[in-house]
Amino acid sequence: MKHFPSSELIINDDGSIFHLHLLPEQLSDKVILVGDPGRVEMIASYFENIECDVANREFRTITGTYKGKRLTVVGTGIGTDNIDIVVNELDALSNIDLVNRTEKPEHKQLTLVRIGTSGAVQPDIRPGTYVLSEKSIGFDGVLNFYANRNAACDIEFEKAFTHHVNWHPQWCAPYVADNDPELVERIGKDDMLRGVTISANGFYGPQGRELRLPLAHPTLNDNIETFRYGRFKVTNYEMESSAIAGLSKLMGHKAVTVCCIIANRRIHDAFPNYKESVQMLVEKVLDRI
Ligand code: R1P
Repeated sequence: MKHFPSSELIINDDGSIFHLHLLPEQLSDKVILVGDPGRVEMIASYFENIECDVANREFRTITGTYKGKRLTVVGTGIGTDNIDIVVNELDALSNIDLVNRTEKPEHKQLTLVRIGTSGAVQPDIRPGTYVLSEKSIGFDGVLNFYANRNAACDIEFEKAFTHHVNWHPQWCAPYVADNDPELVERIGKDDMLRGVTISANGFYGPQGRELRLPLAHPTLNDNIETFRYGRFKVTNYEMESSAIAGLSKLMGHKAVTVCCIIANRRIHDAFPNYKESVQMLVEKVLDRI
């Protein structure tokens, strides 16, 4: 049986996992992920009781009960590099015996729902819209470091996208990961638009924002807007969903991302008072997860 040495699976002195500082018994199998650690407290304010509230670095986790359902909310911070840590550590808490450092005989499947904020890349998607990701396009490359990454990906979609947008040869290969279809149905009612979400590996240049530095590929967002693949078109940019969808699928968990659109990148429309809309989205997800 595979043994995970202490350099690869780091456990703190209190028995908790390295970055999240969580103990296995502090994790529910239903998990809400958010980028902003401040959103963790807002979501937990709906809980009837709080079981634990643990913070380390940019990560904050609260487990409690909502209408009798045990839920864990994790603030991941920004970016797929953090998601690599969070999803691997949530999986280890569920599927590795941290004392013996071996895989548990029974697989435990987690349900992961990310509630995020996002920018639209089609001119007709208005701020305030909720976009549920059916597919997530990773500009970040995290999934490419795992064997069998193709098992989580839509390879034909990847090829068509790479060709259409004239992908820059110096960028790492994009991947297209499917969100969990059952969760897409359960979370995505007709108050949400279903879409294709790009997770960028940065907020400025990697999403085509030009401040003082010129861009390597200035027409990328024009090409993204006109890309079509069957019934699909790209709807929005954020920074986490690709790695959540891809890693979860490879590990045998269920994951989906839903975002509140807070800006339209094509018509330069912003929605500064978006927090109430995010809160309404949280209420929908709490009832549907
Ligand atoms: C960028 O401002 C951050 O906001 C979006 C992006 O994915 C990125 O994390 O999501 P959150 O509101 O969940 O952080």
